[in-house]
Amino acid sequence: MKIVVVLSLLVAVSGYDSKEFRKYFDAIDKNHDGKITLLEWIIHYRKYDVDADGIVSLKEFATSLLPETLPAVVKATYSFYDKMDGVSDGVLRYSLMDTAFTYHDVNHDGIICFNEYEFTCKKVIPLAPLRKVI
Ligand SMILES: [Ca+2]
Ligand SMILES: [Ca+2]
Ligand SMILES: [Ca+2]
Repeated sequence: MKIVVVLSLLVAVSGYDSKEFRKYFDAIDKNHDGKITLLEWIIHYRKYDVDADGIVSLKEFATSLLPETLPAVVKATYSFYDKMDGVSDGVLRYSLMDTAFTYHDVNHDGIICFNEYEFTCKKVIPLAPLRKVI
């Protein structure tokens, strides 16, 4: 019984829940074939850019995530992607998409499967709970 409690606590502390990642994955995987292609990735990214000025601001990024996402996670994810294009300048540009896609496509076969997505996302937000632990 004690072991069960400890394990539940560990899950709560780490905050990693495959269902959360699955929600994001399914949102990107437009045709729901369990694979994210570069085209689906780009289409999804363009939706983030609400005012269509070519960049995704932190505010635009934050509003596109699940509402229960912690601000710390939003910031950590945003700054991770911000650095990914080589310049940490506080904006996300479309040019980042290729690099980000390649990053998530661990085995470089041109497709991001759920396992790759979950694995790489966990590296982006180490130890941060995805949602508020009540
Ligand atoms: Ca797909
Ligand atoms: Ca914008
Ligand atoms: Ca892959």
